[in-house]
Amino acid sequence: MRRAVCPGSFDPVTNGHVDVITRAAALYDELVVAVLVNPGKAGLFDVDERMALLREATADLPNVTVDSFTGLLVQWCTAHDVPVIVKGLRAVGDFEYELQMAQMNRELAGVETLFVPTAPQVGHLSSSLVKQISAFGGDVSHLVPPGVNSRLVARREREGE
Ligand code: COD
Repeated sequence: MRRAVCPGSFDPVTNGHVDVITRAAALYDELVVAVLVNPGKAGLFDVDERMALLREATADLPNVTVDSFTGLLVQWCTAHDVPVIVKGLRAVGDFEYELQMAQMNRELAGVETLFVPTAPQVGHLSSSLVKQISAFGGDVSHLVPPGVNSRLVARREREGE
């Protein structure tokens, strides 16, 4: 059984994440999408909401499950017997940081990292840009799964009241 993990903050999941997850799911028997629980950094969505949005966005991928983790990713990988991390790469900035983490994760626990190059149509996408655009009233419906868009719109309307 070939297993891998797609880790991230996913605050919230975007079409860029979904693209990487979909392509990784085609390469492995089981793919776990793991949301980092960072107690020092409150996100826009709490971890349970992020996980629910990820489950909605990946509902058509039967070999994908969603989990969360705290601390080191490789500790989660070792505990769950998952030997591969899949990451999306957008630009050179991603590469520099991700290469360093990949080398360290291999040194720490022998966990390999597979890089999936971003699809050109989503290469400019990030959760932080989506949040910024939405907060100022911009339309992000073409950048995120429908469930995320409706949550962002509802949140903005609540805050505007
Ligand atoms: N196209 C392609 N890939 C994308 C896109 C896009 N448009 N947007 C995001 N991605 C990729 C990112 O490159 C990343 O691989 C993944 O999707 C998740 O992205 P984010 O932004 O939701 O999550 P990050 O980058 O904040 O997540 C970082 C981790 C949580 C994975 C990382 O910090 C981590 O493993 N932390 C735990 C502590 C640890 O083990 N540290 C490492 C020590 S060596």
